[in-house]
Amino acid sequence: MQHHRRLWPQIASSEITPEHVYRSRRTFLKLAGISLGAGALAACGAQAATQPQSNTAASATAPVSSLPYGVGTLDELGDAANSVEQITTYNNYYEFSTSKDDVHTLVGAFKTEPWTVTVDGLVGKPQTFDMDDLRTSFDQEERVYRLRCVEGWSMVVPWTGFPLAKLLRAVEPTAAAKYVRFESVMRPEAMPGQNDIFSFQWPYVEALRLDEAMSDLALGVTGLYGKPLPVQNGAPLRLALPWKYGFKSAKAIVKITLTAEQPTTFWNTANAREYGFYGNVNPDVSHPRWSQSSERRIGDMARRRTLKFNGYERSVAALYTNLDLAVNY
Ligand SMILES: Nc1nc2c(c(=O)[nH]1)N[C@H]1C(S)=C(S)[C@@H](COP(=O)(O)O)O[C@H]1N2
Ligand SMILES: [Mo]
Repeated sequence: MQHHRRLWPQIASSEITPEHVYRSRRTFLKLAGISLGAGALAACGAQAATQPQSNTAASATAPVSSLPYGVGTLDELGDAANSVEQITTYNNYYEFSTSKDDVHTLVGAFKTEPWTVTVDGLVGKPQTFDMDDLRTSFDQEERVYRLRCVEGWSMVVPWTGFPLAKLLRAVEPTAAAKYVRFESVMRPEAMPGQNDIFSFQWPYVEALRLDEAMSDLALGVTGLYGKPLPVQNGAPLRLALPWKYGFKSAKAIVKITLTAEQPTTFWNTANAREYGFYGNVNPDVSHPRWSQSSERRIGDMARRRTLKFNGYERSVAALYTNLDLAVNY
């Protein structure tokens, strides 16, 4: 089993221009001679013990760091990644708790093995995958993405995962398929928040248009900082959709269903006025109770300006040319 490791070019922040950074994302360096078995992946430390033996195979315009996941890991726009401590101790995961500081203290007994993900609905080849299938059938890549929560905070997270498009292509969507519905696990005996059936309709469900789900940016996430994904971040499988508010990135996915009609979703059902179907990051459309024009990066003191589509406009704006984003928020 081979995990091809795609390393992000590490570029000094002084050299960053959005233009050339955007281009660099399209020209990942696929380094020869670097492959990891699942064991090696699990064994490597947060400070990245996975140094390439040689990066001479890469004839790159930008230098490649030998420390893909260490101090100074940057996202494609040049922002530094948050620390593993920040990413794993401040979490939105309502199945466990509505308190972001408490989630990580409540996940200890939650089992993520065995785990299967069923992909069904309007597909030619419905299939149930176990996690090893997902980790080995689809090359795992490393992507450093921004995560902007609808509540007004953000992080930069080094994920490991596979393009969702590869999974969707494998099951062969029919011509009638227009949406993709993602269902999170239902396990009230292990997830205390799921016993609150008055505030929420469990399980957690999110959905995308099929063309959004096929975007190169949409990632099925299996790892964080080069290690298996922690439970509090959505183990064993979650989404990362960096141009959308965090609530679209469902955690602990057990079922993926292709549909003709737009599915109902957890937050839209709970409060349609506050949480639309699209959830695209948009500084120009306020949440009814707060402005979305700025955000606080976890670890920073000052707030920063929120960017349209969270900075990924160039990659995703074409998906929305026929949509009024003020109405379809
Ligand atoms: N199943 C499930 N998925 C979920 C959530 C949740 O409560 N349950 N919260 C969402 C929200 S609001 C955010 S901001 C992100 C947070 O991901 P993180 O804890 O890894 O930062 O997960 C999203 N996915
Ligand atoms: Mo969120």
